[in-house]
Amino acid sequence: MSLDLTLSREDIVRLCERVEGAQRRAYAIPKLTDEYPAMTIADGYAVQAELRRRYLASGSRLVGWKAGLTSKAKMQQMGVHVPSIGFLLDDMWRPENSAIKTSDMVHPRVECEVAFVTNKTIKGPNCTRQDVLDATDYVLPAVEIIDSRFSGFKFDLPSVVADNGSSARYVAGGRARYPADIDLRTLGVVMEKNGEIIAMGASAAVLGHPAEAIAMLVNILAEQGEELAAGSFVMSGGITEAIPVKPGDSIVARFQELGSVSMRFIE
Ligand code: OOG
Ligand code: MG
Repeated sequence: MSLDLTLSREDIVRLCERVEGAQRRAYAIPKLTDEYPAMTIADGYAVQAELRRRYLASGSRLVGWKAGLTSKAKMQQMGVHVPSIGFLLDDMWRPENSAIKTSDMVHPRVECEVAFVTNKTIKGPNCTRQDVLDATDYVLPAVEIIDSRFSGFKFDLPSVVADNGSSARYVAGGRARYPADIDLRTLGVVMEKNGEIIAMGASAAVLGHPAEAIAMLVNILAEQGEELAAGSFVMSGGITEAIPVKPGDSIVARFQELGSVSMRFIE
């Protein structure tokens, strides 16, 4: 990652306020690079860090992190070629089988992901897949509901990083498994919307092995002087492309070995 900041502290706060407003009140804004074409990925992470500071100051709790754009399907869909990370808060969590409101999102999409729960602190740089597996308590299936705050779901990497990787909601469920008991590379996943199969894939789509995405996340955290705390919930990135949802839709994500995760969407 380029560590070059081009934005002033003032610009970072200004952009953070713009993104926070769009997130909290669910409206679309132009991607940030339209106004700041020289914005770098480091600038995006500076805005994201400020956003996290403000959410935590207003009472939200950090539950974990998410890796994004870690599969070819996702990179192709979004036109971006480098993975990203974002933070996950307690108030983004939704229970399994629940009705999820869409009126407080701009244009939500769902994606199937393998989630990791850690039981040791993990620190980069040079974090490896094995380091991640050694610090994993269990894995479980998850669905992330992403919601880019950018018009038309169109962005570049600095903008999407500033928007916390489009994070909006997440649902975990199914069956927790020890990573040693299953082959995390070859898990098949099928997503159904309203009873019809709309996307399928296998976990190897995520950087060859989903733990690889968590290692990458830990190394990006290290560049920002942060570590992954024990007890973190971490999503490794969409295996398939993301699917738009609207009120009335029901989603079931079926994971081989890990069970299924369901939810429905309401106004
Ligand atoms: C960026 C977030 C990507 C994933 O799992 O790949 C992401 C986006 O596509 O809006 O969460
Ligand atoms: Mg995701």
